[in-house]
Order: sequence, then C-alpha cells, then structure tokens
Amino acid sequence: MNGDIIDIWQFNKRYWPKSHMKVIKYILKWIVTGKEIHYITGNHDEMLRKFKGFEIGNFKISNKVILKLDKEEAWFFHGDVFDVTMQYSKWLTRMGGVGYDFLILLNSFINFILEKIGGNRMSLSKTIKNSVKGAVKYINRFEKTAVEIAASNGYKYVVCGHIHHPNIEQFQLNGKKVTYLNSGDWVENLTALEYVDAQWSIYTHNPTHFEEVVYTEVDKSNKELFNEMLEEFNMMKKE
Ligand SMILES: [Mn+2]
Repeated sequence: MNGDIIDIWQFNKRYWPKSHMKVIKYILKWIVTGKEIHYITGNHDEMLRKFKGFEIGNFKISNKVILKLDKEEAWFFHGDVFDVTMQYSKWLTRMGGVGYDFLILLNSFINFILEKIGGNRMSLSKTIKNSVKGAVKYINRFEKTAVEIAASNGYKYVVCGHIHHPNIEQFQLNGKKVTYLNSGDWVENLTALEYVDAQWSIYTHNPTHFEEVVYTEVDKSNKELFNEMLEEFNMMKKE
C-alpha cells in the first residue's frame, strides 16, 4: 500500500462507512493468513511516519520499501518527497496534495450541477493534467527525478503514487534500464499495479462493480453490536 491510504486530515469520527471497515477487515485477514504487507506512508497519512519501522507480524510501516522481484530490485515510495526537492511551480507541486483535493471537490460540485441539468459528467483534473503545459511538465519532471535516483542506486523498478497519474514506462539512463511505475489513484482513476509472472500491469476497476461487492454481506451496525454487548452484561447480572 503506497501511501495516502487513509486521509487523516479528513478523518471524521461520525463518517466511517461500512465499505471502509470492509477494506480494513480485508487487510487484517491478509495479516492473519501470513501475507507480507507494507504500509508506505504518504502525505495524507504522514502522521504514521512517526511509526516508521513499526512491525507487527508481517505488517510493517515504512517510508520506503525495497523488494527483490525475480533477482531485480524494486524501489517503492509514495513520492511527496519530491514536492520539496522539485520546487517546480508552487501550485503545481501542491497538485498531489491540497490543489488536487480542491480540484476533486470542485469537480464533484460541477458534476452535481451537470447531472441536474442533464449534462454528461466530466473529469476536470484529467482535462487539466492533459491540457495544461505546466501539469504535463510537472508529471514528466516527477517521473524523471524518480528514474534518475533509481538508476544511480541500481534499482530496476521505481514504484510511486502521489501524482494521481497511472503509468508504466521504460526509461534508459546512462545505459541503465529503469521501469517507472505509478499506481494512479482510487479517487478518480481507480487503478492499482499488479505484478504477476514477472510481468507488471495496471489494474483498472470498473466503477459499476462497486455496488455488487459492497452490499453482498450483511454487517452489524454499531448499535446492534452495542446492544449485543449490553445483553451479555445483563446476562451476567442475573441471579
Ligand atoms: Mn500523495
């Protein structure tokens, strides 16, 4: 999990949908069944950076991870570290953080209006990323920086997130081949990276599949769980 899994700044005690709990349960199930899980910190869950190196069973929190994949080394990190070093353009470097979030908010508002008046939904951030010269430069610069550092350290793969731009691309630098990979996001692209049989690919989720999955299992509400506990205690009190 390559950063920004939980948006701690947006965290709200009163808003914790069952679908979120389901994801946590799923990850817990992986931990219990012995799957190795790395939680890499991002800028939205930067509070967890305090717990860098925390390990419980096969679950580990880190800022970066190096994995051996078929004798080659893959370097994983979120990517917000470049926000400081690139200093390319102030508003663009913040695109991965505040600026992008604002764009998504504005976008959902525009889509809300568009749907009301019978128009088609649109992706503002995709339009901006693909048409604004600076945005394209920002993405290129991000990719280049990652590839340069990966090449000088002898990593074959460099795997990032942060810039909401899914991509798999081969680079050649001073005779060294480096594959740049970006997992994209689950805000608008709904993408993840998969590595199967020594082959990388980008998984794209079909948004129409969400409903089917989320409502198949009947979960108990917090109130139901509390009442269950209450019953247990009441049973204890009986003479
Ligand atoms: Mn980020």
